Amino acid sequence: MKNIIVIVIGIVIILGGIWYFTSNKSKEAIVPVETTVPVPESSGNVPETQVQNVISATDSGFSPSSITIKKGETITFMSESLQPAWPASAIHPTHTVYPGSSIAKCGTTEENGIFDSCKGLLKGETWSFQFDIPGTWKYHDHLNPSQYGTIIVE
Ligand SMILES: [Cu+2]
Repeated sequence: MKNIIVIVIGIVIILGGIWYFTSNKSKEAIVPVETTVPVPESSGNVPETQVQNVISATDSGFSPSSITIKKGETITFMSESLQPAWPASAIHPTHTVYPGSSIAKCGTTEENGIFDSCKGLLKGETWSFQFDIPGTWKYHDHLNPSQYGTIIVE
């Protein structure tokens, strides 16, 4: 019986030793893994390039007359005509088709948030508007309503 007890105690001591050393090894193994994992900080942060969407207001009308952009993009109207050009949302003369827009807001603090230049752009002048609402938006030259175009916001 004493021999069996000694063997059992021996086995327990050996198993304990094995457990002690293997658990120590696993702790040692974790530390370098934690410190050597590279942290990718800048991957995925590709700098955004602002898309240039320019519509020219020429003597023969807007060019291009139809343009498709993504929601949140900005359109810049550039006057290249001898006559001042006044790009504004349909429908003449109220300019209320694009949500929130109205010629009645020209000259107020809301002027900068509407699809309406609120003035004639002289040759070389630009006016920009950011389209946040998807839809098919018609516009015209308020000073020459026979000239018009379409902006499709996807
Ligand atoms: Cu108008």
